[in-house]
Amino acid sequence: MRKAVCPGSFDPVTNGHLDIISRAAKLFDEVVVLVGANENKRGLFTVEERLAMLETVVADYGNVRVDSFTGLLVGYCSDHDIHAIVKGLRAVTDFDYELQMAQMNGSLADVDTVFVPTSPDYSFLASSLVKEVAKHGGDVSDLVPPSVLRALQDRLAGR
Ligand code: COD
Repeated sequence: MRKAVCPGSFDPVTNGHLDIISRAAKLFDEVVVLVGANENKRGLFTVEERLAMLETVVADYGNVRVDSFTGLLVGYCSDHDIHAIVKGLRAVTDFDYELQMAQMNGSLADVDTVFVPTSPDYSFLASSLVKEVAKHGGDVSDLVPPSVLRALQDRLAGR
C-alpha cells in the first residue's frame, strides 16, 4: 500500500492546503494529514482545534485521515512505516526552504518528498495571510472552507 503524509501547521487549513491534500489522495492509497507545531509560528488555534477542523473538511475522502505529531516529522514516518512526504509548492520562494527540508529529511530516514505545484487559483494563499486579512475585516470566504471561516470569525471575535 502506498502511504504518504501531508504535514503542515494548518493554522487554519485553507483551500490551498485542501487542493494539495485532494491531489495527494489521488496519488497515494492512504494519506495522513499531519498537524505539527511549527516552532517559529505562534498559533491562533490549538493543535486539537486544527485537527477538528481538518477532520470536518477531509470527511468526504475515504483514504485520508488526520493525526498530529511532535518532534521530528521523519520520526512519525518511521514509526508508521511511511516513506513519502507530500508538500505543496506555491512559488520559487517556497522552493529553497522546502528543498532544504526534503534533503534533511531524506538524510535522516528512508523518506522521499513529493512536491505538488499549487493550482494557480491558490498560489498567493497562506494561513498567515488569511489570518491577517480576516483580522482586519477582509473577506476570506473564498479562501477557506465554510466551517473554517466560522471558526476564524469566532476566534477573532474572542468567542
Ligand atoms: N498552495 C499549495 N501548497 C500550500 C499552500 C497553497 N496555497 N499553502 C500551504 N501550502 C503547503 C506548504 O507549502 C507546505 O508544504 C504545507 O502546505 C503546509 O503549510 P503550512 O504553512 O500549514 O505548514 P508549515 O510550512 O508551517 O509546516 C511546517 C512543518 C510542521 C511541516 C515543519 O515545520 C516540520 O516538518 N516540523 C517538524 C520538525 C522537523 O521535522 N523539523 C526538521 C525539518 S527538516
